Amino acid sequence: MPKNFKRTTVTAALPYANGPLHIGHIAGAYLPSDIYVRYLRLKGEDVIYVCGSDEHGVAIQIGARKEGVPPKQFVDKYHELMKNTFEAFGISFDIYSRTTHPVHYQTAQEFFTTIHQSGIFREEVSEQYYDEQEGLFLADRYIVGTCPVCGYDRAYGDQCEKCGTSLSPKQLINPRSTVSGNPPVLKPTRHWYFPLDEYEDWLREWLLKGHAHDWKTNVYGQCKSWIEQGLQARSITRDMDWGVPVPLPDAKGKVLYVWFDAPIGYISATKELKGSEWEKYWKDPDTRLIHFIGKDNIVFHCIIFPCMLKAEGSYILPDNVPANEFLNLEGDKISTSRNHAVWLHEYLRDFPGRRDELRYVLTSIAPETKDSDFTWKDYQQRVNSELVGILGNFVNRVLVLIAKYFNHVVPALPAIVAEQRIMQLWQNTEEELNRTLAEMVKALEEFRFREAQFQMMNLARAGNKWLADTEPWKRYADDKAVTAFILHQAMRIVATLGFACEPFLPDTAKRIQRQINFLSNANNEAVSFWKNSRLLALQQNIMVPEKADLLFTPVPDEQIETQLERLKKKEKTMDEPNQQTKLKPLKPQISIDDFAKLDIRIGKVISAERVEKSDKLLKLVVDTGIDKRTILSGIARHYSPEELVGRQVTLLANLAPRKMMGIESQGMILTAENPDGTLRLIQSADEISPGATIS
Ligand code: B3M
Ligand code: ZN
Repeated sequence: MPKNFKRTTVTAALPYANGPLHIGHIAGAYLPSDIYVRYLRLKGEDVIYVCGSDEHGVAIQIGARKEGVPPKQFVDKYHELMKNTFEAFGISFDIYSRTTHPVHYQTAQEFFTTIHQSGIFREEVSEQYYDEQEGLFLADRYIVGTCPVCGYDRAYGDQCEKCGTSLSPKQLINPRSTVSGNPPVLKPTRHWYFPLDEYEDWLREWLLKGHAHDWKTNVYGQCKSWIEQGLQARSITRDMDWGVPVPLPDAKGKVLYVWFDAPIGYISATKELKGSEWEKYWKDPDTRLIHFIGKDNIVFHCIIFPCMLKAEGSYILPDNVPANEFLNLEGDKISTSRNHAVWLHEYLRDFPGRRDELRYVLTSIAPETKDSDFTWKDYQQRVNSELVGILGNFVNRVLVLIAKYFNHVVPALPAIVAEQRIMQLWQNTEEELNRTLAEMVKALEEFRFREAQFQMMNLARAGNKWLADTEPWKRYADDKAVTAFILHQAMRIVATLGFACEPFLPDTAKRIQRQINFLSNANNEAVSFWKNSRLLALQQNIMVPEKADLLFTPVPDEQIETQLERLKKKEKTMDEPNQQTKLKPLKPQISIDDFAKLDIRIGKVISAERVEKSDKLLKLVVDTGIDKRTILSGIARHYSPEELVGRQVTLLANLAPRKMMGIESQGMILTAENPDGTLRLIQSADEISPGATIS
C-alpha cells in the first residue's frame, strides 16, 4: 500500500430491485467485498461497507408495468427479498439501504445542484421519440422496429437482438412504441448533459497514469479503450415520472438518469449509517474508497462516477475498483429470462446450513481475471474432496487424537524432544506455514481472493502432511513426549486455521473457534494475528470436546442430480422480468364500430384433413350454425386432423373468401400464439352450440 490510510469505504454495486439474486451477482461483487471487509475488520481497521437496492430506471419501470403494479410497490417487493437474502447468506453490510429513501433523493439532488451551479452541465434540446397516445417520451428499449442491418422486424431502439448491432432509435425502420403499439413521433425535449469529453485529459492523468499499476488489468484495459476511443457528453436526465426529480424549476416531468443517481446511493447510505460523521468517509483524503462491481459496471465506476465526484469538487476518488468478469453456469451464460440461474434464496432453502460451502466454491472459481464456470458437479467435488477431505478432515483428526491420547486436553510442549528428525521436520513445516500465511495476506491486500483462499487451504494441507509424516498414532506407546509435541503443533495449526478461514468461511471459523474455545474476538488475538500473519501460539489448557463436531459433510449425488434436473427443466419457478418485451406490441386503437364489423362465432369441426403439399394447412369443414363451410387453417404443425373432429372452435365468419393451395377458405379459425410460437385454439370452457356469436 503506497499510502497510509486511516479508514476504508467499501461499496458493493447496488443491485437493481427487479428480481432475485443469483450466484453470478454473488461471485461478481458481494462475496469478494464481504471477504475483504471481514479481513479489514479482523485487522482492526476503520471500515464501512455500504450497499442498497437500485430502484430507479427503465428496467424497473418495465418490470412494474409487466406485473401491473406501481413502481414503488414493485421495488418494495424485490428490495425486501434481496435484503433478506443477503442477510440470510451472511453478507455483512454495515447498511443495506435503497435509492427511494428520502435521504437519497436529497443527496442526489444536492449533488446535481452543486455541479449545475458551477455551470458544468450543458443544456441541450434534441428530438426524441414520443408516444402521443400514452403521453410519454420513450426510452430506447420501449421502441421496436425493423433493423436497418439485418431486416429483423423486432429490433429494439438500442440494439438488434438478432444481429447484435447496437442501434439508436432513429435508425429503426418503421419504429413503433411498445407501450401503445403506435408509431412514435419526434418531439423536441431539453436535457442536461455531463461533458465527459472535457475530462479526458484529467482521466489520462488520474486513471491511465495514476492507476496503471495498482488496478486489475481487466479493469484498466477496459478504461483505456474507452478513453482512447474518445468520450462524449452524456445526458444525465430523462423524461420519466419514476426517479429523482431534477431539482430545477423548469424541469417538470424530468428525473435524474438512473446511472447518475445510483452511485450517489453509496453516499446516501453512508449518511444514513454514520449521521454527521459521514463526510470523513467520503471527503477526507486519508480515506480509501474501493468499489466492488461486475465488469458491466466498469465504465460507470471508473470513468463516469469519478468525473462526477471530481466535478462536484469536495469528494475523494476511488482508490481501486477490483471488478470481476462474469460467472457462467454449466457452460452457458446465466440468464434471468431463461431461468438459467442458481437463485441464492433457493440455494439457501435447498442446502440449509451450507452457506460456507457456496462461499468456498464461488471464491475458488471467482471470475477474477476472466469469465469462469459454475457447475454442480464441480461444486460437489470441491465440497467433498476439499472442504470435507482436507479442511474438515484435518481439524477432526487433531481433535480426535487429542481426545484419545491426552484426555481432551491439549498437551503442553514437552521440555525436551530427543528426536532430531521431528524437530527438523517441524522447523520446516512452521516456516512453510508462516510463508503461506504471508502469501495469503498479500493476496487479500491485492484483491486476489481466489489465491488467498487457496493459501488458507494450504495451511490445512500442510497440517495433514504434518500428521502423515509424523504418524503420532504410532508413537504414543513408546514416546509420549514426541506425541505431545506433534499434537501440540498440530493444534496450533488448527487454531491458526480457525482464524485464517474467517474472511472466507465465517461460519466454519466460529465453529472451530468455539470447539477449542479459542475465539478470534478475545484479547485482540485476531488483530495481532492478522497484522503479523504468524502461526498462533497456544494459551494453556485448551480443552477439546468429548465428541468433535464434523465441520463439513459430503454433498450426496441425489442433491446434485435434483439441481441439474431443475436446470434442465428450466421450471418457471419465478416470473421472467423480460417477458413483456417478447410480446407483440399493442395494435393501433379501433372504435367499437370497427369491432362490431367482425362476425365472430362458435363453430364445430365436422371433418378435418391435411392439405396436399402443405405442411402448414389443414382443411376443415365447420358447422357454423347457419351453414357448413370449408375453412383452411394454418395449424397443421400444432394439431392433428384426428384430434380436431368434433371440437368446438371460434371463427371469424365474415372474412372475405380467399383461395389457398387451390382451395377456397370461407372464414378463419381463431388461435392464440404463445411466446414460443405454438398455436392453440380459442375455446370456451363451456359447451356452446354452433352459431353463437361473440361480442
Ligand atoms: N444497478 C447495475 C447492476 O445491477 C446497477 C449497479 C448500480 S451501482 C451504483 O448491474
Ligand atoms: Zn439486426
